[in-house]
Amino acid sequence: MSKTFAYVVAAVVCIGIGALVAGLCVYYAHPDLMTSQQSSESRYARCVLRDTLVDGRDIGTLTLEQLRPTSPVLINGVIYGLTEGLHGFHVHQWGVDGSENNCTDAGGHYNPMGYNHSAPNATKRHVGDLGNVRSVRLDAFGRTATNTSIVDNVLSLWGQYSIVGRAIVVHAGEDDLGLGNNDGSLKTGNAGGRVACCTIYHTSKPAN
Ligand SMILES: [Cu+2]
Ligand SMILES: [Zn+2]
Repeated sequence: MSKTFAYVVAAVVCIGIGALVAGLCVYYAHPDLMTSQQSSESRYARCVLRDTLVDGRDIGTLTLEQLRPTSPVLINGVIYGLTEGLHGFHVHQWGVDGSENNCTDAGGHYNPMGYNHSAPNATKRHVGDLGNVRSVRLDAFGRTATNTSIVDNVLSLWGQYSIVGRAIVVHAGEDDLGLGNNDGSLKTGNAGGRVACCTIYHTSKPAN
């Protein structure tokens, strides 16, 4: 065996051991870096709606989920006790303490881009513009349920424009989606008073 060949073998072995040691160091210092491929990167959040009509009663829990930063946000849940029909449904700027002050503490629609109010599928809209949810009557007593199932590509639970810590607000009336031909329409959609609100908070992955 020539001397040169022996040097090459020794160098390759040393580099191999070096790479192994470096890998183990990274693993022990930052196990997340090595396991993030297997473990779920998804983010989850929840919002427990409190109404403004009956003293902050809990009228439904919404769960939020986003697979990764570029995925849509899914919002699911059932809301009880709204009047039959359409109700404006938005993310507003600030978190709230229950439904204190009739949810006005939530501020206006979350609008970091400074656009006009519009429909969920508009290219320029408030980040918080989620349109309407529909409440349907369940029985002769007038009880209602609002099956909420939203898939939105503008909202995020990640980064600078994350909606975590902000509020979801449900309105008394229908959001006109910016088509009302007046100033209110381009600001709020004329959806009327606030009947419920909640603060969006991070949670671990739901058990079910
Ligand atoms: Cu609103
Ligand atoms: Zn809006």
